[in-house]
Amino acid sequence: STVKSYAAVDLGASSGRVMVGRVGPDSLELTEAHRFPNRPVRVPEGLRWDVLGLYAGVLDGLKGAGAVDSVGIDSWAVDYGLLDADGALLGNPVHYRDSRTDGIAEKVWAAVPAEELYAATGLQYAPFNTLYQLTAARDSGQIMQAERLLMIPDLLTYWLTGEQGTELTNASTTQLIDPRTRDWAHGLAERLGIDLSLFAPLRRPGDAAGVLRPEVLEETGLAGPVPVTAVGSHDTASAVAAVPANGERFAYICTGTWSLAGLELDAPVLTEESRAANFTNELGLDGTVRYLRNIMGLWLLQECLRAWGQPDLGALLLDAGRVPALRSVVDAGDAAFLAPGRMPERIAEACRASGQPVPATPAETTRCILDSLALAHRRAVTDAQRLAEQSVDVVHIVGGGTRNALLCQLTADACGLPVVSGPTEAAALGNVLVQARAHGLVGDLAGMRRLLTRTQLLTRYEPRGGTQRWQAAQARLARG
Ligand code: ADP
Ligand code: LRH
Repeated sequence: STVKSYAAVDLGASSGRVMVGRVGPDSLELTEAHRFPNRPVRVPEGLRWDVLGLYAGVLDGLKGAGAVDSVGIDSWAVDYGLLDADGALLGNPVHYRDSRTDGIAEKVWAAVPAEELYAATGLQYAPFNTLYQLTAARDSGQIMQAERLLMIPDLLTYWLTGEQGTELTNASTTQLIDPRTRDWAHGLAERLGIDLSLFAPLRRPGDAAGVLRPEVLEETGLAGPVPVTAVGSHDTASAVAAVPANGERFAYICTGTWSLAGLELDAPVLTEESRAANFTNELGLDGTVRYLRNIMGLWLLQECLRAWGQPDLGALLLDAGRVPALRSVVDAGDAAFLAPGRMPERIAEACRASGQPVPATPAETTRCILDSLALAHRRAVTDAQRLAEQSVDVVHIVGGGTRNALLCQLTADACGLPVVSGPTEAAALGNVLVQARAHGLVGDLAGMRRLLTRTQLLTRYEPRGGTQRWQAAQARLARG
């Protein structure tokens, strides 16, 4: 038949899922085969990912997916596993929120100044960029034994197929790639003492990445051969590929554990002004650049929910909707919120420190978080347009945050622009569409987006009122 099925493995920081996309010439349907929590584990040596548990979830998902024409994997960025000479995993991958990178940036900048790093890689400073993680790990026993470094999606691909590669969109989050050549930044790596031969050869979205090993076929009950296709293996690359834009000038916000807010560009912006504004240039599909800012995102709410014993989210959001707007805001871009723990207290402390009312109830804290996120969205969308000299008419919101109608409406209000929200499972859809394209089913990026516009359920939010009170809230933060 002309309808093909693709399994998309999409691992977010809070949950993993295996989705099945059925793609025809004018149809696109996504169903969930399996969803499983992704729970970081704190052991004496620090915060780790349970990557074997995730792999087990992937196998369960493939079993539930049934016959598929190909499999693609995307996940959160920057983290990796190390393999020894026999190809065996050396320890649990370190979580990007682990404290081992505290104070490491200063060491790196002593060798290569921050300005030079930005000009060479286009990546915003984040303590967890792979470059800083590798510097923190420099003298560890594991890195000395390591023969190979595989980014998380590449590690799972290796376990599924036996083949090793480094997918480009995710490689760009290592801060070891030059966004102009879209290849390794050899000179920079050398200056920092990072051995690039640890990395497997680059592959690009759409490249073949092997076939499921016989043992995997047996365990999942699938009939071979089942090819694995490289996709935009950075979840944000896949999510932006699935922004349902139809020729309009747009900004996007990928909302989940993080909010990633910015523009899709043809070329990186590497100016000093852009560096100072902490905008990143990550690599996307087909020569595109994701020019965006990382905002703490719904992590702030997830951590509060955990502290409050997981109350019902729907009821809490209803209550938060009744709390007066913009009573207090925090800087949702502040890396001070990166580490887990004590989140309601840390938010309260930030409000107190900036002389604003301290939220007292879960509803008030939730409102403070959502107002703060909307404000950070506004700032990112505004700054990106100015720095890239490209203005927009609409903001697309994709990812888990599309289920939060209050956040979508507040973002429209704050930006003073219409928001189109959906699809929720954008990363999985981008993953599916790149596989379909590799097999000749859909055309270019614009063609993929047209198909999304025609097939996906989208919600439009019009901005309410002026943006003055958002400007005033921003000014309050700047003074605080
Ligand atoms: P990630 O991929 O980073 O793990 P997701 O894209 O899955 O994140 O988004 C998870 C977030 O979506 C949660 O933190 C939560 O705030 C939000 N979310 C999920 N379900 C709902 C819901 N029913 N109502 C409102 N928000 C929701
Ligand atoms: C979102 C994401 C984001 C990265 C972060 C580490 O899941 O991939 O783009 O900055 O995780």
